[in-house]
Amino acid sequence: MPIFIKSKQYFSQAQKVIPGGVNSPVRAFGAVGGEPVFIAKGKGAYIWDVDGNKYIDYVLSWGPMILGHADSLVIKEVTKTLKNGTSFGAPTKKETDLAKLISEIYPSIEKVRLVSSGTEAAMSAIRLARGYTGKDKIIKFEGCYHGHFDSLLVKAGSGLATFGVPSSAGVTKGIAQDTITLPFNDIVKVKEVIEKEKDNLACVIVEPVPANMGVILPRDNFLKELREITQKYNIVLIFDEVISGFRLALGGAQEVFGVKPDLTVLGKIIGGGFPIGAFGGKAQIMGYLSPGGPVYQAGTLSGNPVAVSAGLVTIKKLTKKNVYRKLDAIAEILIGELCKISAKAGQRIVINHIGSLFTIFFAPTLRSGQVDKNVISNYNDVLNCDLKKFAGFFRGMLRDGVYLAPSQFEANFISAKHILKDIKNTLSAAKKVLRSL
Ligand code: KE4
Repeated sequence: MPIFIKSKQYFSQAQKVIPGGVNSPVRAFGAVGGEPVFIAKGKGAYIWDVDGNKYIDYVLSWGPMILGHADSLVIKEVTKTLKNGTSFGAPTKKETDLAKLISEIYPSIEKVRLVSSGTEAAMSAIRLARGYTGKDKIIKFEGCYHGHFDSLLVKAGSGLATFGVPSSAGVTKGIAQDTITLPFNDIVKVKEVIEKEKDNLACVIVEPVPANMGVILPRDNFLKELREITQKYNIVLIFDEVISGFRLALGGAQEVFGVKPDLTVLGKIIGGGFPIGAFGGKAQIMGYLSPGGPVYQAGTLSGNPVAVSAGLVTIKKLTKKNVYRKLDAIAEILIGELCKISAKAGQRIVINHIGSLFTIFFAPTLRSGQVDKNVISNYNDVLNCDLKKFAGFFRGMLRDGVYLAPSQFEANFISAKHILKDIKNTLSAAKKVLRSL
């Protein structure tokens, strides 16, 4: 049984000087109970907490560490960069190299602006769409998360197309009223609202594969039809690929599903574990950005040499042959076996996965006569999951050295450093824990 003495001490100290003891809410384990473990170090597929407990890591800093922690090439390149200074607030050649590499891999991205977080990238893309179209309203989807920008912390209002209501304190009604929140995967409702609001809509922003309500897969033609109707009415379509970009494939969801957005938001992997975000798309739209255009956007550390050098090495490694084939293959083994184990343990789980991105849902217990849909395809389905059982599973797996995403509404990730031995250890832990629930 692992001990968590130092983590407990560090958490109580942290709570005295940091709100909730964490610098990002999900880290506090609020969704799964218990107290967070404090991490001392990571290497490859593993992390160690401050009490020396080792974990197979499926969070990977929420996606960035696709090469695994402390990748030797990334460390070597960053160390070299550090020796020449870390930030100048002036252009450097490597920013052009990263922008060029991104636009070579993403045909929809003709120009790209680097920033310091996914939130900043999504926020800027929304402002750019509004500036470019001269329209105010935006559409987002329930359960999709695009960072903590006011206009995106809005949930569905009472009526279908009525303006949204703030989903966070501090977001004003005035801001919320320009955001319409619709159910993901419901193209009929989307078309109905767009037909009604088309003259006021600046953009639609969507995670093409939502991973912030757990992983939800887009229904067959949802993305294609979303592209068609936004194209028809010159509404800017923004793909938020902060998670899916360079994860599902080198070219992200737009490569996998063959749908080209007008703007793309990126982050996480492109910084190789350093603070970064990016938004890019058609040159015609990007040209509206300052300094050449009327839409203001800026950042002290935007495109800083350290994050850019880590991102360049990471992406170059991902262009190597078979990287994604191996990632996806090991994910298939894990997920296939987990389904068998859970069935044998009499647990009803639904695993949504695509590539090396997955979420284990604890499907709701069936009420008598209820049909077993066995499908989790939107936010409401996730809300009905057995969150208590999920929490018990998370805590049991943590005790057994497996660090999963601490929320039913999050995704898990696999790195290029996860090997069969790690999958076997994960499965034997799961067998034990699923039986104990
Ligand atoms: P950041 O501002 O956290 O770099 O990115 C915001 C963001 C934008 N778009 C998508 C699709 C995202 O998933 C995120 C952030 N993801 C969360 C995990 N679900 C980050 C973890 C956290 O908030 O602590």
